[in-house]
Amino acid sequence: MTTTITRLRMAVQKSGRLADAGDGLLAKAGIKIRSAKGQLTARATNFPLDLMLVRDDDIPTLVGDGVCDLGIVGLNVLEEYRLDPANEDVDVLARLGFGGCALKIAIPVVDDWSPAMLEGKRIATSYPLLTRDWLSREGIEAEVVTMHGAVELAPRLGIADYVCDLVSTGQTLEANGLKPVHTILESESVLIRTRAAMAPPMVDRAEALKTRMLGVIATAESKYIVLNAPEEALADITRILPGAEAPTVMPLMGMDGHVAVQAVARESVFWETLEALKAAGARDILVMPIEKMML
Ligand code: PRT
Ligand code: ZN
Repeated sequence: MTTTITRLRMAVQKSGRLADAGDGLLAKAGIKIRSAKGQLTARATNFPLDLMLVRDDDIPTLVGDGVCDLGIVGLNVLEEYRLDPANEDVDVLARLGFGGCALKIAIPVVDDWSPAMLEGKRIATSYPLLTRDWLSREGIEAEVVTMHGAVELAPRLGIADYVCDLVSTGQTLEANGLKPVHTILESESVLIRTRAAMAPPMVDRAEALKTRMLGVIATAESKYIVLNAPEEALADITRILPGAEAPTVMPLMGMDGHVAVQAVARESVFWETLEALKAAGARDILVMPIEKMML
């Protein structure tokens, strides 16, 4: 007898920089996970989904090989995996907007930068394939020294001359007398899906999960704006509203030539935006959070 798998399997980081944000995203997407401290898997109680809690480096392989249908992983880890031709490729379903960082070449603060300075030198990195790929595209011959952590210490320890490391605030580099000089890859976390065959209901469920996650991301960035304005100010107001296409415009009873405008702003609404709207003629401006959104 064959058993049909009816639950989606998603690989996520067990603990680390992506773990909490990933959990938060699932929670906001309405998925309740039964917490399972120390376990390798966790089960959603209100959606057919099981999580595999693993090291981030294993996530592309688990999804590529079809052991998991979906995964959440940093683009940096994914692109390194993809550069090995022996690996099965995966589809990127969505950029998730957290875990932002960049893979950068860094050199001692006292040095002047030119790509040619890397020629014949040793570069320490945890991303040897991405680093070699960039070097070869630049036509630079250099030795790549693979390290699995503390890359920023390599120049001081005499293990390498320069580094190619992930940077977010830049504090770690600075504390080690290094400065970022060139970006090899801009990264953030992404939702990936296997290319291995999935039963049709699972494809639909994966799509539903993706739609919910994208809805959560869009909601976080969006606000609902309501204002009143003279009709002749409409063109200016529409231009100022951040990321709002085709606002709803309605007449105001007893106020000829005045309208109410409602719009979803898909970008942050700052005080400066409200000041500009007011200067353009808008009055009674309300900015409201959006609880849920499905695009
Ligand atoms: O145990 P596991 O293998 O799962 O975890 P890990 O230790 O390999 O990964 P983790 O949790 O450190 O990072 C997971 C993912 O978070 C990475 O693959 C990136 O996609 C993303 N991310 C975002 C970062 C950073 N920001 C980051 N700043 N990953 C690492 N760093 C490190 C960087 O390597 C350097 O040591 O932080 C330091 C630099 O930070 P700043 O702020 O000083 O510039
Ligand atoms: Zn890792």
